[in-house]
Amino acid sequence: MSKNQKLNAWVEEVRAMCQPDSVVWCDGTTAEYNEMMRLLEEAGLATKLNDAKRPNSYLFRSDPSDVARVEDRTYIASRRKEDAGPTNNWIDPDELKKTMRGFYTGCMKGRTMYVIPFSMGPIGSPIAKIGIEITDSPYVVANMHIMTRVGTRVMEVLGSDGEFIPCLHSVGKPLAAGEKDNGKWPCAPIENKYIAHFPEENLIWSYGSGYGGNALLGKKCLALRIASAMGRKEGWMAEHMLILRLISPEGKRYHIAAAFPSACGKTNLAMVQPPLKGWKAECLGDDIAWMKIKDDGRLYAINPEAGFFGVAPGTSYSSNPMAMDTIRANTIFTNCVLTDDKDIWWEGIDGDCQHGIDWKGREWTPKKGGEVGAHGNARFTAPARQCPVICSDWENPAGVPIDIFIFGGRRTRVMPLVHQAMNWDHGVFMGATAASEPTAAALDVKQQLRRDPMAMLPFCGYHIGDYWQHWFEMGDRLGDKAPKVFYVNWFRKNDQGKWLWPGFGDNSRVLKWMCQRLDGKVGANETPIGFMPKAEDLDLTGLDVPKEDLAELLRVDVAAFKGELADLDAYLAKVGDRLPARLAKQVADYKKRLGA
Ligand code: SAT
Ligand code: MN
Repeated sequence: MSKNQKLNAWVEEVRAMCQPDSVVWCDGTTAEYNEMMRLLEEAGLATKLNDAKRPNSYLFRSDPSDVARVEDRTYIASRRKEDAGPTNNWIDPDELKKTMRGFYTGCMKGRTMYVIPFSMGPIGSPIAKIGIEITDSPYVVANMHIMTRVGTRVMEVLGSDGEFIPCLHSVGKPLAAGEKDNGKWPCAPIENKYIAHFPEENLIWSYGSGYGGNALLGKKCLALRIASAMGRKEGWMAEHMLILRLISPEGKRYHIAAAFPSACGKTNLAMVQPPLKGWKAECLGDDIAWMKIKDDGRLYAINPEAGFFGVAPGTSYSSNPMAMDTIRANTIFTNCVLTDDKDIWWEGIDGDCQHGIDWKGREWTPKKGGEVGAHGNARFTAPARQCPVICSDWENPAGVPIDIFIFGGRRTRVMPLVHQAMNWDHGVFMGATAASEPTAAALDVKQQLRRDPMAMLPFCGYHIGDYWQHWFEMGDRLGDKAPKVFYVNWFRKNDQGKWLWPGFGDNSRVLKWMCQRLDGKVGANETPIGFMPKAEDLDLTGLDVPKEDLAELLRVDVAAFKGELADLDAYLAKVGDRLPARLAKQVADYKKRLGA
């Protein structure tokens, strides 16, 4: 029980509906975390890793049907369908609640119901929001301990009449008398999964999945879908952006917020270590930025999360040494390979694995053309404070003033390495029309290339046209203090399928060009898509990129861009009459510049 009557009433209502065996109010302590792990080991769901190699860390294997977000089962249940817009699934909120109540009734039988008070953002800061997640999954409790600030201090701030965002979660697998999970990850079949948001009530209901963003409700559900809708109403922004600080040899600080779709290297860029003499970089966050305009007229960002839920495959000491150090201990791994010496392994990590247990729990040896050992969306959950390059002030509720916005995606063709928007409106156009090839982060994306506006396609909690309008209006309020906008693509290949750009740490060379652009210290070519560096404008010291590759990376293929206009028109037509006039103007100007 708490001092907050509204909370007590909601917990009681959920208890009566879900019928758990018992109710536990979480306090966020280490003892509680350890108890969750004890229960999960006992249930055969957690494997304790070798303490000498990976202290206090655990491996989980999810059900093969429950390995990523499920966008087809994710709903924005606004009162009016048109307010959810063309990019969201919609069901009438009353109807959806009726359906979901059917599933929730008795769904926690045989299980414990946990009440998790959590704060997105530093506890008590004016920018932070309090959520309460009710869940029947100890795995969720443990992950929430890492990803958010959980515990009694949150309850103190909430007090007797504070506001909170109710987040209800169940794995959707009640246990019969005497039944145990027995090593089988609990979840419901795909057609019974629902990830539901009621933006007018600031309410989240999730049923049937125990994985990632489907179940850790502070993350995509609260901090992006619900928060984006709140931000529009209240005049701020919740974006799918990493935040980093770049420091020049002269000690000047630049704050960069960058939006890329899931599994396109946000965590790598967030922790980038520049190979450039005198330049330093620090991480503030790898996934979400909440941003407000302050009295000085600038846009300030905080990271509402407290941990990293990063993609494991591909992470190594060469791609992201800072992430590797972050996950050395106290980390939860999901769907990785278990090695014979009880450590974890995945494709692309340093060194080979000759034998182990794969993510499906089977004996595994790597074979050419054989199945991978770790799932493509295998993840690590690790505390942000363990990152060696986390900013010392990353928890400062004041946030950091953003100088640069970056958009981008994964595109093996057409899109050059970097271009800069000519002004704010053009930058909004670049973000709104961003496209990416799909990744393993969502189960059900079929397109070869999909538009992913501001990397928010699966995360914008309201009509995408209104969202773009909100961007224009934020720009008006920011005026000449608005961040400068850039677009990058680290993923270009040549016709033989070879990567043209080394990526990772070397991406900081492109960031340096951006900083110098802000200071008017470096040149650019004006092209139909925006300002682009000439080869000599990039600091390529110590880098061995063939001249012709560089030329290709910095080339605007006008014919190819023209070839994509039909797709662009079709995409924007779906937005209908809520397409902002200013965006339509950007499209017209763009076509003119291309000579179309
Ligand atoms: O599963 S999550 O939604 O948290 C990860 C992602 O898709 O970015
Ligand atoms: Mn993300």
